[in-house]
Amino acid sequence: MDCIFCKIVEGSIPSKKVFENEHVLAFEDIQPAAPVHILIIPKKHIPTMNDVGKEDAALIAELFAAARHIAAERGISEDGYRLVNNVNRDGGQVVYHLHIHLLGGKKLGALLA
Ligand code: DGP
Repeated sequence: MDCIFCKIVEGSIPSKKVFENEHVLAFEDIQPAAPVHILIIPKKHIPTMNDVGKEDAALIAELFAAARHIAAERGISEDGYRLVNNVNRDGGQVVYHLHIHLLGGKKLGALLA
């Protein structure tokens, strides 16, 4: 399968890993938009949030648990951070393997005006 993030999971494309367990991998975003910018992905290939099934409920919970864990490890839990999931073209999705952006380390601008 021609998926960049599947290749990162396999190890055929290198990444700066920050967290890994049986189902989840997290690594530094290659184009950071904030001092902390980490991508949290399921190892299973799921293209977008639209493709998440009921059987993935525990997996989605694991993604959020990993985000919380990494934020604490980076010392940004109290000041705060943002979790973003872009879906399809209008949502700005570029890589079609489900991922949550963990952004923080500075005061982020308002998203909704
Ligand atoms: P999105 O627009 O939500 O699909 O975000 C995709 C993100 O993935 C974007 O912030 C850049 C990042 N990215 C793309 N290719 C690579 C890569 O090969 N390695 C890493 N670490 N990040 C990547």
